[in-house]
Amino acid sequence: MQTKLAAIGEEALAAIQAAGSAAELEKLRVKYLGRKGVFRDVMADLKSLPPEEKPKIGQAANRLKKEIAAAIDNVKKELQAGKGPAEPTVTFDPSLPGRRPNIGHRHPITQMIDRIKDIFGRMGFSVAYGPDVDYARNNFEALNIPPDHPSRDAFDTFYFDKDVVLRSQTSTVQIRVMENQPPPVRVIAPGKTYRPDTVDATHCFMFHQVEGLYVDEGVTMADLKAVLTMFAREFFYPDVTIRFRPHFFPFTEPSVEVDVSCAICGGKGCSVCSRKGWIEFGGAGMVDPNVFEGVGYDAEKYTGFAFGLGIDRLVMMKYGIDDIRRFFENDMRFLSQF
Ligand code: FA5
Repeated sequence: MQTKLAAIGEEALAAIQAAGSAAELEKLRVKYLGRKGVFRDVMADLKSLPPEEKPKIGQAANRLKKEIAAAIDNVKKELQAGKGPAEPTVTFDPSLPGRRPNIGHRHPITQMIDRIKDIFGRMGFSVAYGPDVDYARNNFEALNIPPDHPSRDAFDTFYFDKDVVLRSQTSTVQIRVMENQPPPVRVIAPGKTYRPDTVDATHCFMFHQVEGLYVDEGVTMADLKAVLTMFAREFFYPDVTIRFRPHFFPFTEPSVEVDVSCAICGGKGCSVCSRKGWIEFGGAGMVDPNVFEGVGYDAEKYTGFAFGLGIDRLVMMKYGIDDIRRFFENDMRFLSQF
């Protein structure tokens, strides 16, 4: 009986050491230790032994059972730790559909800037760019806003030092363009602008404007109204109307605020336009002769108009977006709709 036990032990331990997977180990466990396994026969054989031999052989059989169970556990741990032959963990199923890669697209504001460039481009406007960080002179003095001028409060500004700012309006580009080329000028200048405004549904500390500047002999406010009407009809819908309200900007005289008839209610009044039927979409006016003199243009010979539109709010109006913060939260559920 002892010889038989020794043979079982030798065979079992060798098979366990050679096992290459958890499944093989499980089969060996069932074969040797299972309810109908090899040790059930051993225990049955014990009954036929003389009584004085029974305890000794019984103990030896139990020791061997424990030894086999421990060997199975050890090899299992080794396999899990990656020592033994690796079990296939990733299975490739060629019948499954492929995973579509996420393809990005341009931000809605960028898409709309391209649309704005396209509309003004067809009216003969070229595109100019200026830096986000600019001299205070281009943001203020050259635009007829001296250091102590009260209107500087209206353009609350981020200063690097007293001479350098994050531009608070794209009107800086008017100066850069006019200082670099003689009239006639017909440009738009889209870009980022910055003001320390409290963030809410319609205000952000960083937003986008598009500046327009048209200087030539005989340019009038009728041209300004025609160009902005054409733009609004292309950008919003064909029968939209615009209106001018008197306003004040130091660099234009006369100055106006420009409203567009509400696209949602068609001008009747609704919650989007605060029951007014009109929504403000920017400032504009005839370039002040002081600005022309500062850049060396002949203010007797030339006249011009300028305008500055808030792009973020234009896009909000176009798509009925209720909060400017949606543009900057990077929420793909919002951005992927454009
Ligand atoms: C100006 O910035 C003038 N430079 C516009 C101008 C240009 C007038 C040329 C005359 C000639 P205003 O401060 O009103 O004007 O700003 C223009 C537009 O920018 C506003 O109508 C609004 O749409 C947008 N805007 C202003 N502040 C914010 C803000 N904090 N967040 C989002 N949009 C803003």
